[in-house]
Amino acid sequence: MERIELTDEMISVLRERVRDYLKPKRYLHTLAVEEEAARLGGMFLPERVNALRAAALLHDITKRDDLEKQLQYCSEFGIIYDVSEKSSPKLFHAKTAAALARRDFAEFVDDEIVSGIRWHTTGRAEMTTFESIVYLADYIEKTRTFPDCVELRRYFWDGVASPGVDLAEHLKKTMVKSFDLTIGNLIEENSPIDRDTVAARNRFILELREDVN
Ligand code: DGI
Ligand code: FE
Ligand code: FE
Repeated sequence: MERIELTDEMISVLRERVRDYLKPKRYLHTLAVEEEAARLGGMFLPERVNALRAAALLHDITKRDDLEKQLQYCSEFGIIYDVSEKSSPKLFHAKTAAALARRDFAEFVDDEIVSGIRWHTTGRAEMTTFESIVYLADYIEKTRTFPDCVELRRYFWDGVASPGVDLAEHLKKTMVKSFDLTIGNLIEENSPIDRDTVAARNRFILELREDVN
């Protein structure tokens, strides 16, 4: 896979450029995801820290757009969706942000960065470490106060600090817990659960059980 080298200076430029795409509160969240992704990257993927920063900076660039605009992006970028997805409009922004990042920020992205953006909301089966980091950073970044986020943040960092921890295994356990919390909420709200969310959880559970990989 073709990998882009991002200098610290490019990351600074990107950090300013994405500001135009985000409401002020979302920008603060985005900066916090960037910081968290860099921290997790230092533990799991040190050579991709700036790529993780880029994915974090770009992950929510279409979040402010309404359903009409999301559907417009879909036709513009050839994003295929089925009608059932219209009942989960929040899921569009991950797909449309990935496509918009490729168009508007081509000089800052490669395939791995785009896939980090694409899968940041639902996850998917066989998530890469890169995708997992973007997803988890979004969930546990420090400005999040939602009780599940606080719980997952504590779970992850307590585990990291525990003696003899297998970090790769703990990351998988944390991913499973995140899906448990999200799915629990979706059930509570009587919302549909996306198939990729279910597939992501199933896969991590199998990996933990059978040590596939
Ligand atoms: O964009 P953010 O708010 O930073 O975070 P996100 O991209 O993880 O989006 C979170 C929202 O997505 C939250 O309201 C729950 C929703 N969501 C996540 N997985 C699913 C889902 N909604 C449905 N309907 N189905 C899912 O599987
Ligand atoms: Fe998002
Ligand atoms: Fe986000």
